[in-house]
Amino acid sequence: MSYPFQIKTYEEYQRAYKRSVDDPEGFWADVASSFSWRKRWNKVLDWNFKEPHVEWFSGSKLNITENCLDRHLLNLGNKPAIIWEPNDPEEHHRVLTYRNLYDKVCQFSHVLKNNGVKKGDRVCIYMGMIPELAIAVLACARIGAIHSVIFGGFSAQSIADRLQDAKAEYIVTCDGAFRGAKDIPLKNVIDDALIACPFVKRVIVCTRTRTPVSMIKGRDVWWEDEIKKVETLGLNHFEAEEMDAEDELFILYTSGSTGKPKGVVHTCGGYMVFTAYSFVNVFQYTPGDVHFCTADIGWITGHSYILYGPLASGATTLMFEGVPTWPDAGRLWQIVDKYKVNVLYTAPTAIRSLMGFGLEPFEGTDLSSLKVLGTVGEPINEEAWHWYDEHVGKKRCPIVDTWWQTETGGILISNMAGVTPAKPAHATLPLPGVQPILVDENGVEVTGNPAAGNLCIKAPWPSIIRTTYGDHERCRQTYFSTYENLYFTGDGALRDADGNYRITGRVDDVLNVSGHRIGTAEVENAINMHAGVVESAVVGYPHDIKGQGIYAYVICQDMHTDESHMRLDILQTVSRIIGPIAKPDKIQFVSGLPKTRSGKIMRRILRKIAEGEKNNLGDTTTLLDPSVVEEIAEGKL
Ligand code: 6R9
Repeated sequence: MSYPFQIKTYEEYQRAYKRSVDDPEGFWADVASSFSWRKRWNKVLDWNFKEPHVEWFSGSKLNITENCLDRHLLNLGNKPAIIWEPNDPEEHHRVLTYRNLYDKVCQFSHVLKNNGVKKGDRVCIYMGMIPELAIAVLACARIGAIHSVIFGGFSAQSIADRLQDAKAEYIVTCDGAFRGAKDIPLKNVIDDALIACPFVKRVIVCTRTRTPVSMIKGRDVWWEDEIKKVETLGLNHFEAEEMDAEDELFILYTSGSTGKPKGVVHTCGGYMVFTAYSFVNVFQYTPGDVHFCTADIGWITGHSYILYGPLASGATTLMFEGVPTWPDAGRLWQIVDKYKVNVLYTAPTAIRSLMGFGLEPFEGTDLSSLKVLGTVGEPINEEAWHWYDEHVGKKRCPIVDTWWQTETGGILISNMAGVTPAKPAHATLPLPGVQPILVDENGVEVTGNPAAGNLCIKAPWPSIIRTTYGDHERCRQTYFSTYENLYFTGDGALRDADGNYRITGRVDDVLNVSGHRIGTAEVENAINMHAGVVESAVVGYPHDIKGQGIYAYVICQDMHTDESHMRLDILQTVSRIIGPIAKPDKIQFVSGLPKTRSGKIMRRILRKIAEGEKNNLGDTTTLLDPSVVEEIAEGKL
């Protein structure tokens, strides 16, 4: 496989960047030419950010799985597409060649069809990190169904909310999932979710943990039985559905500043082109390399850089079921050694947590296969960057600090490994086709360098969010109404004298906990569901390993029990409503919250207190009752 769009030198980067701005349509038409289309486009790009309306490669026809599978069969059929490492190092790993993966995706496409799934239907996928998850995702794409993967750490209530929002009638799940020492009963969680979702017609259950599960007649079927039926019928090839470039490929729910997560929609053509383009260029992927992204497929990083980007590039992608610290903190290094991993892509929170174990976990492992390291999900602090550089990359591997979002579909700002310069804690420069700008509060562009401001993007790139599922107005309001004619990222950023971007973090009410996006309003809603709680306010505070921790100020009407039990009950409530990932790290009981005369909670003050800056609270004169602040500042946890 060759990549005609691969940029190999800094000069080429500069040339490509300039052309992408001067002639975006010509630029992207050239990139798109190296993919396989059933019919070419009539127009490369049509857009306005007012509605917003963005259409890439309109009039073209394709199926993304023909690009990820069929077109590789001839030359890469016997090459590994997916290497799967199980949670337990004692269990056998699996290797799926492109031919194997194609066969299995075709089989499962038949299964979906036999179970009534049609083009445009929404299929919710709630599975652990096993190859069948990849197979289910790709089979949906092959038959034209819209997949919506839900991370295994979300609760029944969160799943029900998403199923209802997407009106998903089909579910693919597992009996359970192994993650470290834990065994998560996925099907049980689905059963709880389905109490509120009587419209679900079919649940396909794949066996992994053999945890006992309830199987309801007429609704639940086993994955393995369904595959057997297809085999008995002798069904092999599944003709991929012909999709329009702008047909919906998937929905992925993400948190924003309101209480309700939104379904970010990506479409077939542009998403395919941009994920493969960014994959090859940022990581400088060379055919034959083993690419190891440690994310979960339940997040966008897994969608774009475990599955679609690598597979559309004919790469070998490593899928790991477990966690970096189980059975011991050397797990990642052992995997790198075992499969001679060339590219390692992980999150700052994982790096910081591994730093805490010192250098012993590296003993006996050979990391010399590594060529490129990457980070994603949150700002990386310089200490973690240098540790990663020194102890993992042995100072020979460029580190790519990749900034992007669920909504952007792929990496927008990052250095390209060995091609454009790295700078610790800086995402550095935009990829060709990406035009970032910084604006001040009033939406006025901050020009010149150095600069600071809110990060916006001026024009569409192929994998930009198209809509929020079922509510286009919400998409417009959230991303395109803050500043006229700009996509607003929700992040703040600095730009140094050389034009390198450094992303400083969210400027809205979104927390980033261990690289997971969680809305403060979502957590507040969950806390307020507890029978004894009157009101709450949630803010983030700096956390050594998680990046940000969750700090909750809670007013209780009726303690019912002592404070420590109340705390545990609140945590349990949040786990039930959202999932364990949203549990506050700290809960402080208070008798009031600092509010302005108009009734708004002054989060700025609560943030300062959570950060421990109690003597630097700024102006509190506009508060309705300034004495509340003293009480909170003196309060104990
Ligand atoms: C891909 C992903 C998006 C938010 C984003 C920003 C933060 C991601 C970053 C980064 C600094 C980086 N973020 N990458 N901040 N440097 N390299 O993480 O998507 O889960 O939607 O989160 O994550 O704040 O706005 P998502």
